Amino acid sequence: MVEQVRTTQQWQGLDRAHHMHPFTDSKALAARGTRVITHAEGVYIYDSEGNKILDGMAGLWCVAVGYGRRELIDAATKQMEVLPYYNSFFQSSTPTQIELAHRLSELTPAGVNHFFYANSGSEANDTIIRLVRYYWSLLGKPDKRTFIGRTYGYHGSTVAASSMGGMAPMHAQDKKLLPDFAHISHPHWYSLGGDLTREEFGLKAARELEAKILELGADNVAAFIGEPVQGAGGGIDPPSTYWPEIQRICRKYDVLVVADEVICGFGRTGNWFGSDTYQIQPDLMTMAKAMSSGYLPIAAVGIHDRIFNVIHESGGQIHHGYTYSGHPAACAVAIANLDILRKEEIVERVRTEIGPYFRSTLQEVADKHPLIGELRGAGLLAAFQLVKDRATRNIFAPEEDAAIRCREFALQNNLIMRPAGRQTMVLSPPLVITRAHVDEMADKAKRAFDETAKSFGLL
Ligand code: PXG
Repeated sequence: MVEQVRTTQQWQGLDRAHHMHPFTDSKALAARGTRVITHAEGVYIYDSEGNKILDGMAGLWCVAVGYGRRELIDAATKQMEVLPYYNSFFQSSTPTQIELAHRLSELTPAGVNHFFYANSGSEANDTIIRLVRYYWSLLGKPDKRTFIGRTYGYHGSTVAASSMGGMAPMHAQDKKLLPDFAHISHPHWYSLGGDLTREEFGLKAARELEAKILELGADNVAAFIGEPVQGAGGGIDPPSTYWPEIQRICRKYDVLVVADEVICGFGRTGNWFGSDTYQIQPDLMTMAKAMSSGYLPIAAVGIHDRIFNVIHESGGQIHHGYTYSGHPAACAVAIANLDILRKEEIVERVRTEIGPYFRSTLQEVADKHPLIGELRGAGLLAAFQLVKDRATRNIFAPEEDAAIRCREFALQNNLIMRPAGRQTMVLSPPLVITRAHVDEMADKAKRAFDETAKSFGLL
């Protein structure tokens, strides 16, 4: 552990000199100096200036059980003492890998019974690309290679995962996508739905998939991938008609369904998986983040029997794997994390108690505020759409920087609330948040909205 031996200014100087940050304008950061987060407890993080900040983002959508949980720390320590590392390549396994896969099989949707480990959501999605293409070639359909994703979809930052996702700035930076990736629109009723009802729009958005499959030729399409609720794309929860129609279309054209559960998994939407909340029957699913509450990096691909059995029966092998696939300490932490989620009935609490309280409290803020066009999301994921004019659903233009301004006002009020997608502010707190924390969060968010609205002359 690095003791607090330097001043904030010294840290900022060294950060400027030696540390390159992801998804960050380096010049702007250098000018203001990085915020140094030194420690955390429960649902609060603390910076080197002594500020106590309510973490409305659970780190980066991951710290489900909150900070400072002794059970997770002890699980890692104990495992490090007994067996800090061994691989699963040489016809071998370690106990925590086996135990975790077994526990996951009890939680995942019916038929998803095998798990391939990775260390991040991006890696796990790359694994899915390789598994799916291998599966189709084993079935004598090697041309079924294309993945269809969605605009504003986020599936990670590796070359393949960023091609699979639908983040325009990521695509623009690389100039070209990798071949064999295509996209349809994100199912955001507020910005794309026009005069349709939410349900009508859900069907329309899903049917874009059918058109895309027909355009590409079903013989060339391997899978559709989607987050049950789009997270980084702006907390977009689909209309109720959307996923059933997607599922029907995929089955009709023999296209696999991949649920990216990296954000929705392990309770965020009030069920163990977003697939449960939206009645998705995934052939493969990606999980990471809240799987270990972020204490150590770990991810997994859940594989349905109908996919696994084809690969298993072929007698061939997938030429794929990572040195740290199923790191014993990360698996131990994930097991301890699942134990807490189960023992404390946290997922049930999100569904029946704190989730509904969170939503109704934030809805009250949204309903009264001229800056907020809609509140969307599910469970403990909330997304506020920032608008110039509610009557015409007029969303701020990107260059107006409304969401960035709002983030700064939130931080000044010691709340982490962050911009995502199209001028949207997201809250996705630790699942152990209490009603008092929700009240504090709503109050601070409202103040940030007030100050942002004032800065645009809307209040
Ligand atoms: N899928 C989804 C749905 C994600 O949200 C990944 C895959 C990739 O996971 P890794 O572990 O490789 O980062 C993610 C990650 C943001 C933000 O700005 C979101 C993520 C990562 C970084 C930033 O909201 N999600």
